[in-house]
Amino acid sequence: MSKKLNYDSFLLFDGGMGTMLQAYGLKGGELPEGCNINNPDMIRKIHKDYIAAGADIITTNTFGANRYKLKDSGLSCNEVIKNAVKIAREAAGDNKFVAHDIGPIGQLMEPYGTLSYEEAYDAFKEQVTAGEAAGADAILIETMSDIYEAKAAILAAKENSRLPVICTMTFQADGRTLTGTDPMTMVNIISHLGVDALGINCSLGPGEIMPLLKEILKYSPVPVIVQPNAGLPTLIDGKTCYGVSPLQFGQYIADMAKIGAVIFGGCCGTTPEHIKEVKKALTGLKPVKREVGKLTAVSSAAATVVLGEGPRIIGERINPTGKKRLKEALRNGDMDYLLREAVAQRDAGAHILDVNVGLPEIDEKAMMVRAVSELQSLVNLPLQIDSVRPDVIEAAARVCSGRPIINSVNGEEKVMEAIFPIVKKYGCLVVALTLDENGIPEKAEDRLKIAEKMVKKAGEYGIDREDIVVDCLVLTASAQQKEVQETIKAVALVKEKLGLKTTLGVSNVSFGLPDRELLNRTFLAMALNSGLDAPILNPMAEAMVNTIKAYNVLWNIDKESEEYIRSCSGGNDKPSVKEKVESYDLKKVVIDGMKEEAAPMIRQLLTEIGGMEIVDSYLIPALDIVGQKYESGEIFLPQLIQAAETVKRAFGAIKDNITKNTGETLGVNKGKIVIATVKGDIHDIGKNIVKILLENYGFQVYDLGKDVQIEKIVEKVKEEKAALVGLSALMTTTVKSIEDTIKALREHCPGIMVMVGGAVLNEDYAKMIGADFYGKDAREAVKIARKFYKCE
Ligand code: B12
Repeated sequence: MSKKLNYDSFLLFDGGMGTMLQAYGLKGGELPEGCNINNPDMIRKIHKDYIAAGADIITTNTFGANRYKLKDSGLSCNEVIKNAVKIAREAAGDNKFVAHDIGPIGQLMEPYGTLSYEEAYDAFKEQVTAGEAAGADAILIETMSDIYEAKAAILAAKENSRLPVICTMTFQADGRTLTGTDPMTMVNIISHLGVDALGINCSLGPGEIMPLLKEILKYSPVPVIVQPNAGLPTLIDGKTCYGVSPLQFGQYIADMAKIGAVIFGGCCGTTPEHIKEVKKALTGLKPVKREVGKLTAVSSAAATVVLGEGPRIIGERINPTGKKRLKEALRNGDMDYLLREAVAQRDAGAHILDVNVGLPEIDEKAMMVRAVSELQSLVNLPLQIDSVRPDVIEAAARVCSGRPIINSVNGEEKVMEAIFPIVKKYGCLVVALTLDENGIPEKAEDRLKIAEKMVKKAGEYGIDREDIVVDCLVLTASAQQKEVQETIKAVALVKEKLGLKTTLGVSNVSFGLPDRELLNRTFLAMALNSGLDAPILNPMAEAMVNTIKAYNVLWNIDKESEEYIRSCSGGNDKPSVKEKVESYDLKKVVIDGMKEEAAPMIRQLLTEIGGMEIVDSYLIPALDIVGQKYESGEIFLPQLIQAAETVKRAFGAIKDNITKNTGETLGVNKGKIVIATVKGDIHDIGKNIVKILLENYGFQVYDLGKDVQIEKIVEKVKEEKAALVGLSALMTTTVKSIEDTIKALREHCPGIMVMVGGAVLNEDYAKMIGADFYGKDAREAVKIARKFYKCE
């Protein structure tokens, strides 16, 4: 059997490894990867059982074999992987394949976590290199819940091995990954990074996966793989059980094969029995050939914008040309100014953001990397990377978590040779300017010729024509009046003859003439009519955006004029776009996650109102809105984290003020209180407020932090002989932890009293789980404590 994977027939992976290890006696807390060293026979047997069940390819027991997860085990990544591949190879022999399994690192990525992109890349590189050296046949990157991490893993695999790469992500019941990626966006980003197959694993049971799989199949140009769990896990008698039987599992997989998936396997809860049934169910079926229409689509990590479905605005304001304040901000490394521009453009209706930070006096590459990283964690819009330097473009494309557009390439041979390899490698789209060594042709037909030449050349690099967005170049009416219409004609020609999507930097047309906006919007309307798909403009220029809204009505894009009526009625009383996006208050700062702005704003507000009032009137209501937006899928985990970080900074600035102004005699120990956010819960903003207020009222507070083990709380209470404990939890799932903690406290610390709080609790619930007191907010916590310690 050749060692090359092919997708003309079905390919069957194995089922769950963890499930089998547990069945064979692996204890909770024991490192599964350790078995490659200390119990190879068990691993070999599991592999053999899967092969006997019909698997064509088995997965090494290396899901967590990265330097971070192995850190405290005393095992090296290389050693674990070498052994794991060896065991799998022994079981697979020469007739079956061995896939080197790579799972997520287990930490959140920067800037919303602590793991940097380079650190993730290096960890994956170490794994990839070890796996190939040990003789694996393919790399399976799986259970990824952050597309950014998935990209780091894929790049590490592609750049450091020659093995086929398969990547699967895991989705939640809301149809998105943990960090908010939807199936279409996943496909748009990952399929262009050179993977051999992509798909979905873990997540949910096969039934719940079906609609997600359909989305993936609709868009994926590469073969699609599915490895579902054996249903949704339920806890029965303290044991995790999965409800889908092997027979049912096989039937689901057959249904998946019938709609076009070609690679299968099982994740959590699946066993050799499941794989046996899959093998049976696939017998007699043949892979279905899918026709996938290619889109011109650009993505952020959690949203995709398709060009060609009505005008899409590319916001032009992050570009220092002619902008004094932005230049200054870039010189001073003032990222906040740039982020504010991004948020303002988003709020004004931009669909994509152009990012240009080119100033001769700064390190453009470093600034571009920083700008891309910060922008993508804050604003969920796809980016257009704008630079003339290939090294800057490459660095940005590398750290971009989405699928960006590169701005730009032109018809000059040496420029194409520098830019196209980057476009291909990082799976980007590219803006193709219709100029070459001889400058910008006067006539539309000649600009078309350059576009044709670029499409052909791009093809030689393996770039699809759909990934090219042509810019026919706008000249100024004041200097080259005759040529303005050539641009319009060229747009029409490119659409008609090449069927490509188009972009234009619209406002160039009016340089040097009065009432520029009038010319700009008239030109915009003409260009839209000729087929302009993605105007690059200033979204804050309301007349321009309104022209697009009007065009959308007249061209039957805005059905029933819904959007137009909503945004254009209301007359002169309506706030202008500028007013709307610039009326920044503390709530909006929190909602937008503008971290740096919080503290100065707080200091200003503190001259007018007290600290607790700021917490109650601004911070908590803002977090409530953030919570609602998160729940409704308007924002995702990265933005939620940014908002929380902003509140943390705001709170830092308020703390001293609260300390000064609560009016109580400080420094007197009125009683000891141990407080903590319970096990499994990392929400601590509310608990921290409670702590500060209690301290201000003279209590001695022992704050154990968040996600605190029951034993730790019990120990501290004993050690300090505290009589009151405060427990916090914010999730329905962690209320149980409060209950367990209370039980343990009652058992080990007789006479202890417990107060509880957190958004999910109420008076009744608190009673039900055995608490003595419930406090709806921090003031309530103080009241309870004062009463308890008889301070009043
Ligand atoms: C900020 C936030 C985060 C931040 C937390 C940062 C931090 N350091 O705390 C981050 C981004 C890390 C986060 C993570 C997650 N979050 Co969150 N998060 C929120 C958010 C927006 C605000 C919470 C908050 O700080 N509120 C403001 C504070 C001041 O209010 P509070 O905590 O209720 O505290 C007050 C009172 O309750 C009381 N109080 C609090 N504790 C105590 C204790 C005692 C003893 C007393 C007397 C009183 C008391 O006094 C406080 C001051 O007045 C909420 C939505 C919301 N509006 O609640 C979601 C929310 C709580 N999160 C949610 C979820 C699902 C998650 C994640 C699972 C997301 C994910 N997919 O990973 C993870 C959780 C991981 C984990 N294992 O814990 C859900 C929970 C759903 C549920 N009902 O179970 C919510 C409700 C969002 C939603 N609508 O879906 N989150």
